[in-house]
Amino acid sequence: MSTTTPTAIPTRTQVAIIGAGPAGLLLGQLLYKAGIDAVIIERQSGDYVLGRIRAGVIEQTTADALDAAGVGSRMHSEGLPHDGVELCVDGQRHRIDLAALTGGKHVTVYGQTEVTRDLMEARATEGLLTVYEAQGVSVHDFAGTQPRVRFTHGSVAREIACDYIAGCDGFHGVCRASVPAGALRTFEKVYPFGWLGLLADVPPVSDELIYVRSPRGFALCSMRSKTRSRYYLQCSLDHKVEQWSDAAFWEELRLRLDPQACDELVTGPSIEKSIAPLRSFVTEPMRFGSLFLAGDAAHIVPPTGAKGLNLAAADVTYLAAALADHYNGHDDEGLSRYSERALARVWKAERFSWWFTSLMHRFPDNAGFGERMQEAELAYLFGSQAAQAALAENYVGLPMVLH
Ligand code: FAS
Ligand code: PHB
Repeated sequence: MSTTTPTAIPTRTQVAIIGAGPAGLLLGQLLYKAGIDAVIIERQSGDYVLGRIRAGVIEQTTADALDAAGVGSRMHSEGLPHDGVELCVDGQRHRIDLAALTGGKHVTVYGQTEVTRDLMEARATEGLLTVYEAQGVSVHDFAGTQPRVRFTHGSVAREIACDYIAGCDGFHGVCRASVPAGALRTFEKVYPFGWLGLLADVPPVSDELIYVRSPRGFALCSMRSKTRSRYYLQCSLDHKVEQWSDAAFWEELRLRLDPQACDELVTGPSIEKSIAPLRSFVTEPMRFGSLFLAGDAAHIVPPTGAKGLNLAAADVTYLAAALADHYNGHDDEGLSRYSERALARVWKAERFSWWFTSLMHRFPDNAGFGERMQEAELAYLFGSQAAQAALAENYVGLPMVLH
């Protein structure tokens, strides 16, 4: 898919972006549109990045950012606008009318893989450099005056000096790990279960997403198109994906779905199957000198609220605007307030993702009082327009405060 022309690797750039996931690629496009020079350094190959199956729901603010980056056209033509989601609790479906409850807002179902593909293709078309398969990436002097990035590519040692480093290298990246321990504070909650995801070329079981709370555990019926479905099952952290045959997955899914969904369910061979652990994680602050963290490098949410990709897009929207103000307007308020602005949004999304995860999943140590609290919260939700409006406005995404 994407390769690197070794001779094109410069010794200096304005912004060195570490990581070519959605955060890094979107930042690269937004900086390009602002006339700011950036190089993306990615440790995997382009095909490997494209092979990761992840998010599926795009908020309006993310759609706006993709449009601003010049890559929104396929999302608009192939993405599926969704005005509602369903919650199925103990076999009873309850529709949350997102559009009616938020004055007409909706989400777009469009896979992260396609977002990444669109961003990669735009970057290649514009001849912008992404160094794939960079090894041993390290970041230096971001607390000093000569920030730079080192790596080897094709066994040649490289160093790129820069003004700023954008750490878009995900939860397991090098950037956050390079910050002195005393300079950051992290907050973490690990959930006692994971999500087993399956992708298959079968029509979705419903026109909208169905979040399921059943006695056997959580399930999610999602999609990538009208012919490709994405399903998730809450599973034990002890499980390995090899333990789950396709037949076992479909059988367990049926046991968690309501009768109507069982009748509509079309099964077929999996294209992809994987288990993801669930955690809530935040790093404070998100800036260290000339190093800025964005996306999963700075925070993780349990995927229940469909916030991970959207938070990454919000972070880089803030960061690109701040860098544009610095280079073009000679105003550094955006840079100095980046962490404060990004974290204000991050913590609200963390709360919603934690709340929705806590509401819809079965917790091993939750029997008794905890389970009654879930049931009371659900009964209140289904009986209250105000509670449903609160869910809806968080699900479609809170507005961005840019200045
Ligand atoms: P990413 O992790 O996507 O990208 C980071 C990039 O940095 C990667 O390409 C990596 O190879 C690269 N990198 C890492 N270390 C490096 C180094 N040292 N040097 C150079 N490059 C380096 N979100 C949802 O909203 N819904 C979901 O259903 C959902 N499912 C998920 C399932 C899984 C298994 C995971 C891990 C995440 C899921 N997420 C989901 C969240 C996910 O979509 C992220 O929020 C999104 O990928 C964030 O994008 P980035 O911040 O770009 O991080
Ligand atoms: C997905 O389609 O992958 C998806 C959708 C909604 C979520 C999580 C994942 O909350």
